[in-house]
Amino acid sequence: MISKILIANRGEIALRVLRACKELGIATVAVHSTADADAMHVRLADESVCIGPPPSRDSYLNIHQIVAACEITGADAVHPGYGFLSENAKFADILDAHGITFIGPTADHIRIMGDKITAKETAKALGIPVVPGSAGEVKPENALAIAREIGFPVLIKATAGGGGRGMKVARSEDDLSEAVSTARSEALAAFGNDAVYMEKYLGKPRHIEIQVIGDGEGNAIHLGERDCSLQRRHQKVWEEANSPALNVEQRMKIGEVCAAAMRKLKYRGAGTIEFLYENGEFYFIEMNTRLQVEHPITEAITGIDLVHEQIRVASGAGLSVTQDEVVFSGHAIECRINAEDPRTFVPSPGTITHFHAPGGLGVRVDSGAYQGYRIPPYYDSLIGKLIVHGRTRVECMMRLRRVLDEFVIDGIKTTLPLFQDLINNQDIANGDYDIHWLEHYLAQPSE
Ligand code: MV4
Repeated sequence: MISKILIANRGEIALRVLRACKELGIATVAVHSTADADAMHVRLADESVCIGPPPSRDSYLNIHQIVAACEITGADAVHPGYGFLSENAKFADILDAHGITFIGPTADHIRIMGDKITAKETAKALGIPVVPGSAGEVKPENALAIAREIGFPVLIKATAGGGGRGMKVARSEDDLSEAVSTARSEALAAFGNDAVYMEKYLGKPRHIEIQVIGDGEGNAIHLGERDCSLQRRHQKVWEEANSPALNVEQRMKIGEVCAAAMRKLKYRGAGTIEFLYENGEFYFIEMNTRLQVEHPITEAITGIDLVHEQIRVASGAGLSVTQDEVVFSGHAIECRINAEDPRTFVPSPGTITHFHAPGGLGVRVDSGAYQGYRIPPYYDSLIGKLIVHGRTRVECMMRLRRVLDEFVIDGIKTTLPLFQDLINNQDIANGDYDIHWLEHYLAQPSE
């Protein structure tokens, strides 16, 4: 059994995990940098430990400090949240060696999915449809033959990558050698590994991801999909569940493929299987072995607390629901509220002089922000998430419009005005968008 959880994260997700721990009667330890001493999750935790100066590498990424904080407080488990150490296999191994439970998958599963070629091979072997592409690594001398086989346009991706870094499109044979060499040098600079692979380039896909959770003993379920196509520079801005593009048969079919794959893998913990979706077909691209920022929309449409389930499976208690018991209900949308200029996306740290969160039926605000809170400049700019649920997509959108009008955050710039624009856009109303839609929209001159 787990009796005390150390939350190795900050911001809204630290608060999110803390809330789940409290509901389960589990004691909590917050860790924080010197810049986060007055953060909400630190105030609400049973205990807190300062683990270092503001830079993440010296605090939230400092494995030794976090293990020491576990030893000092007697925490028997660590929840890593997302980002930071959440997909660090070495961290999972070290906790294991100290007899501390890592609330997440095995280190081996993190490693498999962290290497994008191995991840793709594994997915394919488990029966998940993948993007057509090279069998493993592509060397410059083989690139042309492989690209001709796949057919142009092709995309060169970093094996150690993810999140779009080190990705290059080659539209024809003329572009290929430059695309391969640029991708390799960018991959080396970003990840210290120049290995690349090649895929058929999909021109106008949607990004649709399937939420899974497994108990590590061969039992796993899916909780449907999230459509995360509305992104800017690989940062998601608006996510919704269900996807406006799928019907119930498609949902159940791809969901069952993913759940079956996770059973075969004996996957433990929450995971997200990412697909590109184009012309009615799903193509696996990556799997994330962590809780994701946008998990609340899945919680809204299923009523299942994903962090409760993560803690249950980490402690060996198993899942609280079977696949047959999962009921999908209504529609949910999440808006990511960043402390950024809504036009330029330049970060806007500073003091929140006025904060009023909306409420009412079907409204959830996950945020560690409060009136008087000073947003430190050292971390990502996500300060909160607005999640709205309705019985239908139309009801959800109507509610979102009402809720955006109620939300007040003064003293800093936020992305709230962007959502005021999106909620009145016809393509958004129709659910008619792909992964490039938002960048095109933002590039248009505004009136
Ligand atoms: C692709 C693609 C088109 N074709 N793969 C970008 C991040 C990384 N996780 C995968 N990405 C893409 N992979 C093939 N074969 C287009 C993208 C992509 C993208 C994907 C999801 C959401 C937004 C995106 C924006 C630009 C490119």
